[in-house]
Amino acid sequence: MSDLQERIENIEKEFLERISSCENSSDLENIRIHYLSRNGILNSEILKNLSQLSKDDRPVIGGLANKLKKKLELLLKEKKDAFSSEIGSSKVDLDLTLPGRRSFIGKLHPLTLTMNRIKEIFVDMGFSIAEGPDIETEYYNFDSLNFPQNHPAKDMHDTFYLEDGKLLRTHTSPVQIRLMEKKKPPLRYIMPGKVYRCDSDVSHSLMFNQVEGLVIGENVNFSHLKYVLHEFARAIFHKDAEVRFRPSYFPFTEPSAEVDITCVICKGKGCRVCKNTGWIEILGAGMVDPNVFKSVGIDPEKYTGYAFGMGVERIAMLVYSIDDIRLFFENNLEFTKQFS
Ligand code: 2U9
Repeated sequence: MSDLQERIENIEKEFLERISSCENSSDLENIRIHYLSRNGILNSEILKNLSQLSKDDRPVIGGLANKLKKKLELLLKEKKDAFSSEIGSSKVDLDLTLPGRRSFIGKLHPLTLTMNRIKEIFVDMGFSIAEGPDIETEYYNFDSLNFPQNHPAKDMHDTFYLEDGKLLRTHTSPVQIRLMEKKKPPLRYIMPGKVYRCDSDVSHSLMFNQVEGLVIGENVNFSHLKYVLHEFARAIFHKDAEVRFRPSYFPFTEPSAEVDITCVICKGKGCRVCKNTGWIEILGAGMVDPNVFKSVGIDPEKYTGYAFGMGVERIAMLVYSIDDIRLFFENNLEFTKQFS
């Protein structure tokens, strides 16, 4: 028998003795390293020396060494499995002095935080909150709001149509219609909720959150609207925030406006985010169209009202400097746990 053959047999005997007296998994790991790692006995004493053997001896010793390697690996695995099935039994190393795993305290989602803040600001200004169904009829979503029959927003590309002529609401305005059918003016409400549009990219998602507002009374005018939205901008962004109204068109308001605030990044100086204008659009608003009052039986000669609407994701993106709307919906804890 050659020296190497004898050494292989001794390694096996020695290994069997050590593994049979091994009592925990860290000893087992030491045994594995001692025999089977890159610098372990099997490699350094046998396998590395194969090239120096004669042509006849090389396959014999190589074969024996590989057979032993497989056997040791199998025995190590069996022992390891035996240790893990003993979890809970007294044989397992249990170090009660080790520090426990730190538990992570959950945080509110940035959209929930933003929605809560928006509601708080308007409730502090005397608004009440109303909600309504996500599944709506064509009448409540469009017709009652003075949308012409062929208005592009009614197009299949924007609206998710369901069976029986139902649809997913594209704005929370149907809640205002239902409210006006039930309650008489004066009214001062905000309507928060999910809305759905068939449009998605970095700044649009199929579902997003809106807050709309509606104030109706006998002497309500555009300057009240300007005051309320200026106060809102100062409260949510910055106490020096200014608002700017640009003429626009919505079927449900006349006159209508798009509302900008001084850029939250450059404070009006001009930067990439505001495309060097110093202004960022955050809202739409206007005076309620008399046709909308007629569809709910409110006298437009007696009452006037203003309304506004905003996308909550857009506000949250500006408050927290987030540049991709999809981050809100991926449920990645590394993203959501950053906000407070
Ligand atoms: C009634 C009468 C009027 C709600 C309004 C807007 C202007 C508006 C958009 C902002 C960004 C929707 O989230 S967004 O895409 N909204 O521009 N919304 S006035 O006006 C109403 C609502 C109900 C009965």
